[in-house]
Amino acid sequence: MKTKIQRLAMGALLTLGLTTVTACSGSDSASDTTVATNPPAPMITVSGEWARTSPAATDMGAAYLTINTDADDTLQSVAVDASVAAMAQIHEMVPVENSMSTASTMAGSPGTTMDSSAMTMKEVDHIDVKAGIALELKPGSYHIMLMKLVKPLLTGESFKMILTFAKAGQVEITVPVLEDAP
Ligand SMILES: [Cu+2]
Repeated sequence: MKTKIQRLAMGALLTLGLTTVTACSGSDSASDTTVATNPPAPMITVSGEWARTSPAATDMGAAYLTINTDADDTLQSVAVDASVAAMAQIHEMVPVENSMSTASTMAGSPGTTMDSSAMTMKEVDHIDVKAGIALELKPGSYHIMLMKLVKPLLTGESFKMILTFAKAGQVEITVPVLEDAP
């Protein structure tokens, strides 16, 4: 959206034949404001990254981290090496939908009201990251799901993960495996 507007504006300048167009390519170093027409790629900072020790009974793992950026960006995908897990996905915890889909719960539960804390998780396509606002991926919220772990995540180990952002590109981090949040 933004780039389209910029393109339109540039086109307007060109059709008017203004000589000031040349200023766009030359000096963009002086300004302290963030309204530059052609901003550099956002500076992404990842902190507090960790993955939970995975019980032997599951082949799924979860990783958490906090993302800060100095310009709006979008987390598009996450990836880990095939030696760690078959796939990494961005997940979000959401309330279980209040519908009849829970009819298959165990026999004998007499209650009619649903446990309001019932949550499920779903894959999300992307997460917008806003400048100056920390985006926390944490238990009970957004998280990174590792699908089909090759082997359990053991406390004390670590693995590499690559976050791909729309503007900033790829950011590689090392994720330590911990029993609980750092
Ligand atoms: Cu998940």
